[in-house]
Amino acid sequence: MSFRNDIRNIAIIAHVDHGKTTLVDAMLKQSKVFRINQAMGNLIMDSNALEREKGITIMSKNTAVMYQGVKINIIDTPGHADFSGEVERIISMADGCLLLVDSVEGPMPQTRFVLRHALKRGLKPIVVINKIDRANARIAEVVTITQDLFLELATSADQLDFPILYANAKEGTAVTEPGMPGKDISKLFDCILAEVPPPHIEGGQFQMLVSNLNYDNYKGRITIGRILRGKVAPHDSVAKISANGEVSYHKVAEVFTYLGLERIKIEQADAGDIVAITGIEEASIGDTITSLDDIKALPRIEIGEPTVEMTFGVNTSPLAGKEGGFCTTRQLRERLYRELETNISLRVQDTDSPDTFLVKGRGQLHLAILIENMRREGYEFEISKPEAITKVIDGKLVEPVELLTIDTKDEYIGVLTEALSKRQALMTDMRNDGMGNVRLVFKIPTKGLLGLHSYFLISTHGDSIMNTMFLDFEPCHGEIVSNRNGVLVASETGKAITYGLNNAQGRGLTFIEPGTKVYEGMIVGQNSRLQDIPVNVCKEKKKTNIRSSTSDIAVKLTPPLKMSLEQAIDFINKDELVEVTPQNIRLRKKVLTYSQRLRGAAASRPRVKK
Ligand SMILES: Nc1nc2c(ncn2[C@@H]2O[C@H](COP(=O)(O)OP(=O)(O)OP(=O)(O)O)[C@@H](O)[C@H]2O)c(=O)[nH]1
Ligand SMILES: [Mg+2]
Repeated sequence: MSFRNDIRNIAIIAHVDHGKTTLVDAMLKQSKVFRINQAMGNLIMDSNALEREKGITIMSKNTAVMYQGVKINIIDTPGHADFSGEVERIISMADGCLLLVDSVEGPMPQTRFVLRHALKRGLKPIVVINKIDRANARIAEVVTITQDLFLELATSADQLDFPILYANAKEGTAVTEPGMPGKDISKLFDCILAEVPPPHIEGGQFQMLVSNLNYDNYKGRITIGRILRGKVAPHDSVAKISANGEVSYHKVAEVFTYLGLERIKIEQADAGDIVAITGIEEASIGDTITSLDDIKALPRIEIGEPTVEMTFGVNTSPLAGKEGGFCTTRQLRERLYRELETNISLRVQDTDSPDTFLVKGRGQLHLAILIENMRREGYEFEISKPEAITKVIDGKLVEPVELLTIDTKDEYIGVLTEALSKRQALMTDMRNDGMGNVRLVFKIPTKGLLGLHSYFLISTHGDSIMNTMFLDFEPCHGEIVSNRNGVLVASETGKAITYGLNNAQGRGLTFIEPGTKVYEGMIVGQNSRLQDIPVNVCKEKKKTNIRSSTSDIAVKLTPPLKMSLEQAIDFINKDELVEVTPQNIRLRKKVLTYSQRLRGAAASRPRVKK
């Protein structure tokens, strides 16, 4: 066994928004890996369109910088709990990690989750207290809490001996003592070289675990992983071992390493480095690629279970097939199963209805991102209300339970605790900082979290943050009754007009503008009472010969409430669907005709095919 001193492999891990991607920016900028014509924006690694829009990282990504002749391979990871599968997946590529902790928020639930995984994997940790420039930074306190977290999670005594740095990632500075003036990020680079062990090199033939996949229109599938032993070069013949142990044979086309934002073509890559290889078609994450002389599989990556499921079906609305490029069962099925190759915490199952698939993910956002991506690619489909996944263990029905952390203001405690107790949440902690800010911690079944986010934003006026983390499966305590008001359901097919909408507004809120195409069974608003009622929004005013003094006054409508995809998913009940097309997000009843709904033709949910 030997070491390779010219490389370090690190993962950057933290709770959501603690500044991981910003720190990667700083490392990239300082190491001047940009070409002159490359723009040096912010959050450079958040390159996917949805990541940029939402300002969060969704997928783990690789980059690398050179520092004092050593290549530091950096893996940026997402901090949102719904994407924690991404962290579990890539952590095996690293020997060390930078654990970022916000100097105000301190360690949060996801900090614990990612640190536990990193320590279990034996990664050498470096703690970076970030955002030290924030006005109410409480650095000393946050350091103590972080140390306590290590005491709780360390798997060996030497993991307790970790260096701490203090950073302002936005400015691109890091120092070794709080209060020291910061100049650049060199101290962090120095610390990585000194503390993170160089990669171990085992003797033997080429072996690599596929940890990430990418596509390129010209090069085809790109397989990314860390070479555990041996070396690889273009035109090498290799074997691939897939999940069921099947061995297939391939020829490597090209080999690349990372530097900054570039993938650089190389003639040979050696053990310890993180590389991208083309030419291996049909590789999946978790597969092992080996030399032909010693075909042995590495242990597959284990990922936590999904907690939330919903159905994806072919669009069955009367407006189907008009707005999307991909509308058939075959196209939908292919797209969903293709997603499994890269989105490894996702599950897809066929159901007894051939047009409907059951899709399971790590949370509502995990599924919403998939839906949004598909919609932008031109797919048209319908989705059901998300539900928590239950299962039977030792004859008992169990359901997922999560830890919910809320940072809010004093004045919202009452409204939040009341709403949460109806959702079977139990408060486990409440801390007040004496300045009107309070942190509430609850244990809540996942089903109680579904649909909570929109309510949360409205009731706290967008002034609070909520975070969740999966805890365990626990015995089920019965259903939560939805207390949402009823909906206004279009009773005719046609175009909505002002007169009809004005009448509907007499019953509640409306969701659509005049001119919107509607169909019978489409949800066009929310009733101010509990029942659903049919409304005819296409109805024109009766023409009469008699003039009335008020009839010519133009009707002024209240602007409609337009829902985003996530709001729509939050809103619907079990007997409703969201119709998703590249151009529109419509809400509808599963059963479209009023008379059938009256007869109680509750649309049954498709069952998973055995
Ligand atoms: N004041 C201050 N703000 C910072 C600092 N570092 C990051 N931020 C801000 O914090 C926000 C989140 O930063 P990101 O780098 O996207 O955080 P992240 O950890 O990558 O977030 P996810 O990938 O979504 O988990 C951005 O608005 C940054 O500008 C810092 O040192 N000081
Ligand atoms: Mg990020």
